[in-house]
Amino acid sequence: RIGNIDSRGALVVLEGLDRCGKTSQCSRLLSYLEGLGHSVELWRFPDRTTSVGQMISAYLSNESHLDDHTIHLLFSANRWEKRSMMEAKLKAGTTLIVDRYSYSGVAFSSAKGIDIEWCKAPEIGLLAPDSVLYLDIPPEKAAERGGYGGERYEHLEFQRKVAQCYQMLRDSSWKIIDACQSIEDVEKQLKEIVLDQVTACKKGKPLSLLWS
Ligand code: NYM
Repeated sequence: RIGNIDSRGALVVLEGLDRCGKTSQCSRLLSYLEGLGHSVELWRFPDRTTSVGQMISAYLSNESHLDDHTIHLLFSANRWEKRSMMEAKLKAGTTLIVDRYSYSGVAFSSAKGIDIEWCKAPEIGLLAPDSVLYLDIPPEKAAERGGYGGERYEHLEFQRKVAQCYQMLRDSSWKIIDACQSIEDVEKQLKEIVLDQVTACKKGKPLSLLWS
């Protein structure tokens, strides 16, 4: 499929606590849009394949220890290093389904007690998503699902704080999806929202920047 100047892809971000079901929903959305013949890619942050991403990965698996501000800036740098590629893909007409973005960056760092405005600052100028889909689940429910790996942040006490920080970040443009529903029900809601966004972007909805 050839992109053209009038039709760009949509930037769709899924956010939520660990174990909210984001990652499986991202793959379902990918297959759905591919099936409809759209040009679409699945991205995720942190992108652990870059050298910054490897530092982040080592930190998350407790192989390294970094100051809270330092790791925050690395997560942000990891988005900045992908920014130009992101813009190019969108302008070429490819829709990006993104598993976590700046909101994770701010929620997880401010949950440690870092000032929220300080956390937002390095994200200014990154591309703003066309749609933020928040998979809403009480931290206790997410913990019951099991499967927390051994990574940093993956425990109930901290996830409760992250949930509060996400609350502070939310604005009226976010789509809040009840992630306690069945996988199929969540999927159905997401598909509708995403297809609307893809259509709006094809019709020429302009790209904007964070935080807007
Ligand atoms: N995380 C993710 C952050 O703390 N800041 C960020 O900017 C991003 C994108 O990394 N617990 C945290 C949230 C997750 C962890 O993410 C790894 P995943 O989706 O499990 O690979």
